[in-house]
Amino acid sequence: MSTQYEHILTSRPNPSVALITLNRPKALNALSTPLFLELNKALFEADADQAIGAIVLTGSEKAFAAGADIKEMKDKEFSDVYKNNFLANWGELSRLRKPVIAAVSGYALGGGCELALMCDIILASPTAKFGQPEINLGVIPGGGGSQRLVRAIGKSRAMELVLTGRMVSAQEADQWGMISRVTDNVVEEAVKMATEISSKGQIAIQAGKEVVNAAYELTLAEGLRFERRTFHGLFATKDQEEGMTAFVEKRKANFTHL
Ligand code: CO8
Repeated sequence: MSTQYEHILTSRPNPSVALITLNRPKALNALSTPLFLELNKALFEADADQAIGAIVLTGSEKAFAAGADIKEMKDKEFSDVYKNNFLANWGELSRLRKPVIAAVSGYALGGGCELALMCDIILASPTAKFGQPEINLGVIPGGGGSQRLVRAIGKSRAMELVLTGRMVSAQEADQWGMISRVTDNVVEEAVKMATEISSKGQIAIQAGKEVVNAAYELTLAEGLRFERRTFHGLFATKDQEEGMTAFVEKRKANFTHL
């Protein structure tokens, strides 16, 4: 990941984990088109890199991201946003095949909350605040918040957030099942989790992500069938042979991602 970026930072805390940090501190990481172009590039680069097993996405202590850049949006008109399909490529993250962990501190508002919800796992520090305040700007969520929140926390809570714009604390988001857990040193914890995920067989990891995500789209019967077929398919991999043999031989599996 040698590319130099203006609005994000990229690093490798270890050879198997890509860490992407949103970096517009003066604007509380407000999400702009140039930022998203860079973010998408870095995400897809990491997704294509065979050495990377999982990706961590984070912001600053004060803000994961305080939403879409209101200054960029303020003067837009319907004809403009409709014709140019504004925001269409802001959801690219959800097309990645490798797991993405959001490490959220501070504000995750509007598009920032939606960006976290696009990730596969959300870890939050005790300072995290989630919300969809678009209603206060005369609009509604546009990056999937209304749909993903309903699935994550149910209709009544999603409706409350979307219609009042109220922020919820990390603790409340945790109680609501919106995040995995609240933890100090959230980036460190996310990198630790990403490292653990990277130590597994990557084919099984990608299959696991695919079947869990299928639950959003399919009926239970279709989902169960898809899961079973995918499970069957893993018996064609060397990692299945190695994983089960290692268990029987009471040793650690050496996955080769084949
Ligand atoms: N856009 C642009 N600039 C922002 C944004 C934003 N969303 N949020 C903060 N900033 C800027 C401020 O303008 C300020 O800049 P300046 O110093 O030049 O005036 C700087 O960041 C610091 O902000 P504050 O002084 O306001 O800091 P406070 O600590 O007083 O307040 C808040 C922090 C509560 C987070 C406050 O900044 C705030 O309410 N921000 C806006 C939150 C919001 O409404 N977000 C929703 C935006 S709409 C949206 O996200 C649509 C989603 C579209 C889909 C996206 C798909 C991924």
